[in-house]
Amino acid sequence: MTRLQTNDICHISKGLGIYNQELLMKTGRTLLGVACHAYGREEIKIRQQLEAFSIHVVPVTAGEGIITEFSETVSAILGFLGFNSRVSAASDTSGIAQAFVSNADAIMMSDDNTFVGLNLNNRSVADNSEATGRVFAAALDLMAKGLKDKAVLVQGCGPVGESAARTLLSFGARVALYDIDAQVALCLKNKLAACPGGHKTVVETHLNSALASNGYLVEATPSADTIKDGLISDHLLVAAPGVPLGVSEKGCQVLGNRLLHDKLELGVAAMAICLMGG
Ligand code: PYL
Repeated sequence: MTRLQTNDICHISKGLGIYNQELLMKTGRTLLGVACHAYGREEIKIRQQLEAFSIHVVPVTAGEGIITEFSETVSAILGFLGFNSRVSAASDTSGIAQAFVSNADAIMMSDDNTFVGLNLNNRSVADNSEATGRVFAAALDLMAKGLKDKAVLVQGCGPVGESAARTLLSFGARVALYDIDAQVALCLKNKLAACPGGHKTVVETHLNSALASNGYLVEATPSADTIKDGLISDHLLVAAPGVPLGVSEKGCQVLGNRLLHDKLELGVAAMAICLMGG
């Protein structure tokens, strides 16, 4: 997982209104709506519940330490959605204790390896990698106006790619897997065999031909420039949870509204909906 830097995220809070409109244009749903689609939740019911749902974002100093603006940005995304969110005044253990004492409904916190939401009432856990893969696959389903029986390539078969693949299968898509390490793709294919439709999953060993034969792509790698400009067809739709973005600046211009990428917004929104359970 790529570690975010402050300059990756420092503009997110101010840009949430514009990003929400972009999402509406690309998917037909808002940030909250896409997250609800990912978890099959009714947006109207969620709206009625989220104002009363308090989430404390707790800064974590372990390992490489705090990323300036990370907790504030997570809290701003939650607040934009309508949750009762705050960054705890203290970090680490003190921040966690404060959340319990304040009777918060949930905590969100991240060390260098794991970013989770914890529901303090029902003990459920929302993992950022799982939620991110799921919500970007759901966004692609909305962009495509339904992925049933459509060929979708998942590029990058780590935790985010795996979650995206599982979600794509749940939407009825025909899933192809590609990873720079073919063994990783094969291992994921074997894991997916147990899912409905998973037995039809294929492993692609050549990215160029894979992109030519799949009209839809989830780019879930931790690398830049993984999609060469020349491989971008005039109908390809791309949902790119991978950080950094795997598409070049020129590729972004060619794709325009056919590309969806962000570094925290959709994943945090999905984690919050996941935590609300139901
Ligand atoms: C959660 C992000 C998504 C992509 N990479 C992940 C990352 O950067 N993880 C590290 C987050 C560290 C946060 C730090 C703090 O400010 O509390 N411990």
